[in-house]
Amino acid sequence: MDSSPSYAPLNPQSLQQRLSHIEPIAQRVGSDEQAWKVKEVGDGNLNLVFIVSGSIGTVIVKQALPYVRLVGDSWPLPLYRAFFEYHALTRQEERDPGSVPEVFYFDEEQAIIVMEFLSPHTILRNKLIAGEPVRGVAETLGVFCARTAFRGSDLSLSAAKRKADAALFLGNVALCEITEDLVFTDPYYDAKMNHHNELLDNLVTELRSDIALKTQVQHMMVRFSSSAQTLCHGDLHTGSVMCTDSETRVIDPEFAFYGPMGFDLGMLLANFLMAFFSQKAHTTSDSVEQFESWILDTVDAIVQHFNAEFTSLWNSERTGILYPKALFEDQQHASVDALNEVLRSIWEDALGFAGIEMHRRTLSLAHNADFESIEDKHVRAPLEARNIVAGKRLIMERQSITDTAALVQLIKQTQAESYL
Ligand code: SR1
Ligand code: MG
Repeated sequence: MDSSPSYAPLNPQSLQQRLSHIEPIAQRVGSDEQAWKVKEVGDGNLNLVFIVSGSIGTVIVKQALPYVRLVGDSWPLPLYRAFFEYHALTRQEERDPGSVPEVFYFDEEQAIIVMEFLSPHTILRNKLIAGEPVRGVAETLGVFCARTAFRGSDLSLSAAKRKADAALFLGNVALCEITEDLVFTDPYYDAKMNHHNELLDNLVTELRSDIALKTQVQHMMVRFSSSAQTLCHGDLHTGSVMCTDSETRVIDPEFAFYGPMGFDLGMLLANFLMAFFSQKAHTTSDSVEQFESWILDTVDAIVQHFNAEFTSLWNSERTGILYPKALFEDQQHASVDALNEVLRSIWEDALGFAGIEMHRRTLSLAHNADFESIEDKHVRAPLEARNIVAGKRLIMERQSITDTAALVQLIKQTQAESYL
């Protein structure tokens, strides 16, 4: 599809004429195309995103560009990512109904997905920066991670289905390559596209000279690249979540790949922890400590919901080739130790991935608004430093951080120190 001569990026002028005759779209927006209002709102790193409204309703039109939007056409990127996003969305909807936007239409050649307009939802990252709590966010995200991890794996699917899915998503090479480079590799050496706050220079030099750390990060990259346990969202940061004050949905799975069951959980936790470490710069209000506590409670609750849902699925839906009931329950042998060993390994992986995500968001190409929107580099630096130190501890101490209480204690300890 990438060589298709007919691919053409949409723009607000061409969109009406190109999409208004497509039945599933006209049905939701209205067939009177003159009444359509089109606004480009893409603020992510990769794609075009349009809000399209008409006499009947509103939809989102997302189109992949043949290059990385953040950088420009000097960095080509295959359009096939829309194909993987579409297939990930349909699987996520199957495995955790209601968790993702409904898809109305997909055009593989034009790399277009038309989907539900979430309103009045806004990006979770912006809510966290603004100090706005979201009721139920931990439950929705913990359950989403557990259901997608479990139901996409050999614990649940037939071996043939999981292998077919793993084979399908193996094709998402270019997006995995972005993660392999920007997340797992670039933060740990002076890579070309990196940038960081110069006030962190000494800390960054120390981090990049730490051979034991680099070895552990490579261990996590081995897990990323060769542990095809389940279909991961692949980019589950707080910019990939949209919420009202009480409803949460997951978006943007174009980085979907078959990987470790702890990958999405780890990425997500990292992004809450970065919201925590950056919070003091976003508000002068007395309530900052209250909101910081809410973030740490949410981290704890995400993991509790993950474990509870995973346990429930383990007991009720364990129909795959792994840990079969034939070897346990059918022999009157309890499987609880096996379950706890699986959960422990997911948790350990999640901590390692979280630490790496915390590093890349301050040291590699794609930083996050939690830190980046703090204009004064002198205010930002001590907060980024704590984030980097905490990230390293998560990677290096992941085997001894036995639970969320230990994690929260480590985060609070790091917050109480100064590293510059
Ligand atoms: C070049 S893409 C940079 C980042 O944006 C995406 O959202 C992913 O997080 C990726 O690593
Ligand atoms: Mg994205």
